[in-house]
Amino acid sequence: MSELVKFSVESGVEVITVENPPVNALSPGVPEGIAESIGRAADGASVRAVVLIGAGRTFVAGADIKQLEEQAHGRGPGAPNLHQLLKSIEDCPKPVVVAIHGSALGGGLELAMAGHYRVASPDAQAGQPEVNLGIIPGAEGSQRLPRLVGVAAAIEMFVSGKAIGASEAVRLGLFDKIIEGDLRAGAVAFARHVAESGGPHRRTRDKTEKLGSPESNAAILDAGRERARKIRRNMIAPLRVIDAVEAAVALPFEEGCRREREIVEKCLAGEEARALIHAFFAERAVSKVRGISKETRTHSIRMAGVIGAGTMGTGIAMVLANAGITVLLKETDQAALDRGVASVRKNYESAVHKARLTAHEMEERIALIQPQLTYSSFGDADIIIEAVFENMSLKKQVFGEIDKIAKGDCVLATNTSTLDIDEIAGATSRPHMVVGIHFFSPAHVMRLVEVVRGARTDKEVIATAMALAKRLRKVGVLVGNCRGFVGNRMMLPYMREAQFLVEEGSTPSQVDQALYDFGIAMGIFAVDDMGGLDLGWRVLQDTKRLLKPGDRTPLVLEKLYDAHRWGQKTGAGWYRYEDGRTPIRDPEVEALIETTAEQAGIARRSISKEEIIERCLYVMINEGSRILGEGFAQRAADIDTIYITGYGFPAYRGGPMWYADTVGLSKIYERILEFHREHGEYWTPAPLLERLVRDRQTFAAFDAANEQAVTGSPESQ
Ligand code: T1G
Repeated sequence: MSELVKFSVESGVEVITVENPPVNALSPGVPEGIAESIGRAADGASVRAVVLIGAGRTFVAGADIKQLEEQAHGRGPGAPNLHQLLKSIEDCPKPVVVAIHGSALGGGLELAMAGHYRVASPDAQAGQPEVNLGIIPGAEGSQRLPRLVGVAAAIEMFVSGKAIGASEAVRLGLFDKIIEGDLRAGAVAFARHVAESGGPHRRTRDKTEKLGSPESNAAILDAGRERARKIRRNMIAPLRVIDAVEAAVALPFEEGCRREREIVEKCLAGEEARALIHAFFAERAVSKVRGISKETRTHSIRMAGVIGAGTMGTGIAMVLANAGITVLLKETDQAALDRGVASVRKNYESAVHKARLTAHEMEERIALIQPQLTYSSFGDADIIIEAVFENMSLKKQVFGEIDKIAKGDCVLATNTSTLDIDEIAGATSRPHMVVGIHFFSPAHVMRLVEVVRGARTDKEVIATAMALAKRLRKVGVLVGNCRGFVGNRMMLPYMREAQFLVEEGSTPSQVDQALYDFGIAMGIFAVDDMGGLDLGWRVLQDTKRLLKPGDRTPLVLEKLYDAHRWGQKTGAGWYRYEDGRTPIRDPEVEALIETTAEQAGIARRSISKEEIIERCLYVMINEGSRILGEGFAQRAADIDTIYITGYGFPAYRGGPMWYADTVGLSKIYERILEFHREHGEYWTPAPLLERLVRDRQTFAAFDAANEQAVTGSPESQ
């Protein structure tokens, strides 16, 4: 009997418990253990019903993605075919009740749908997130879910990949009952009740009443494909899953399952699945930090201070309050404080409006945010996060002030996005307690947080900041203290290259369209306008100070700045804005670019989409290689996670470094050498890239080789 599946019989009900922490994945031994238990129940004279339940914090969260990863890379057989197991559950002569708590996801929900009844705890979730891994359900979910919830609802669950809550699952017909209190006891009672009812205990495969007909579903399938193209731009799996649903409507169950199997095999053999499975594990690996283990002490955070109630400060305050942390939000004057508090309420009201929050929850969170004009209460704070204007002397002044009032073990954090953490820490008597916690705007929306390690930052402080990021439901990535840290440091050459491309003949909209078609959420010129060209101008002045004589620098931005075209905030930047947000091509800017280039003697030509992508991405990859080589990021995969969760890089391309591996480092290196010859020094290949090409290595291999050093174990992915 598999160690991962336990069974017991309680007054005629066999309870099968899956025990495979942390998420009861269907790893080797689990399907086998369940199959054996079902067989035992079927034959057991004293058994009148079966309950299938998960131990620990969740029901089954799906197939073991590690096995899928092996298959996707042709390194192993992949996840087992669960057909026989599902059939044995469905055909079991005793009613099978599946009891769900936590998450029933992917293969976990498919297992549950093979059962005759599904009961759940009030906070249970159910979903088919396979498209998030570039695949489709592979355990007959695409055939059973439409039978239980109808075709349209099933398509929405498949294409969005989002989980639904227990009450919605009952409303749709997926769950039969919500059990308050002890789920196990409630499920056993329910199982005994249905057994005594004598059935029939219908098999899901036989429930065709919600399937409609190919004719009645034609419009639903078309709408589903439209939605997949809209919310899953450029992706394959979200369209393929609808093909499987189409099979569910048109074909007998077994044939539909065969069709599903064909599709999932094809998806697993594709680049999209490899990239998304990489992104899944990369996002989970970031929490593993060199020299920090589960034993490393972390400071408990009950109360936080936030200095500055501007856009970032208020967003950070909301994120803290959302996690139940009391927030002291400080500003220098009443008017600024009132503006900050008003924007907090406005943001929460829009969440209530979108039904993401109840009005009661909103008031609870706002009550946790306590506006302050002085530091009088900051002595009790466990962490103080500074989010004032991006100016070194102002930040040092603030750190000098909080150093005097904060308690001894209070973590002092700065939300700076570009400034030197060590210089800021130098303004205190306790640089070992200073860390960078770099949120991305809007802080209450963006998932990424860069945790910046200073030269003297204590590991408990790092561990505390990483744990806090997780508690705030953020993806915390540890980075080193270099200019622009990781995300912005790679963004600077990317922005510069884009500006050089328009000087040489492209237009902002041509560059942005190429990037958008590549899959990036927003083109670089539109991003620049959203962030504000005044910010871009300040960064450019900083950059210019570092340039050597003769180094090329972008020419047009300063002219836009002087013309007070600062982007969305002034209604015009690289684009014009009528509704404040939608970029409109502006011939005036294109003419300005042309004139500026001619005056600078820059030859103009038509530039291909391919060259735009190569120059914008290869310059980023080259900088990423430098960052890795200099040790400012632990893994290439961390850089991928930063760009996917913070910079709109398409996850189905795996992130810039994974993408580089798919293109081939030697091809990229050759192209960079050409750009170096054509455009100059700033295209000097990074030493690490050169070394990996020479050694015929990849960034993935670089990470694997380094993982032992980072986590003491051969692999974190
Ligand atoms: N397989 C293997 N490992 C998994 C896993 C899985 N399905 N899910 C989580 N882990 C690991 C994860 O890597 C991490 O490891 C630890 O568990 C905790 O995860 C046949 C083919 C369940 C909502 O897509 O969404 O079924 O880093 O940090 O934030 O049709 O994990 O500690 O070493 O994410 O509490 C479909 C994926 C698979 C669900 C919990 N299922 N998992 O979130 O913890 S495809 C999924 C999640 C499939 C079938 C198809 C989340 C979670 P480590 P965590 P969490």
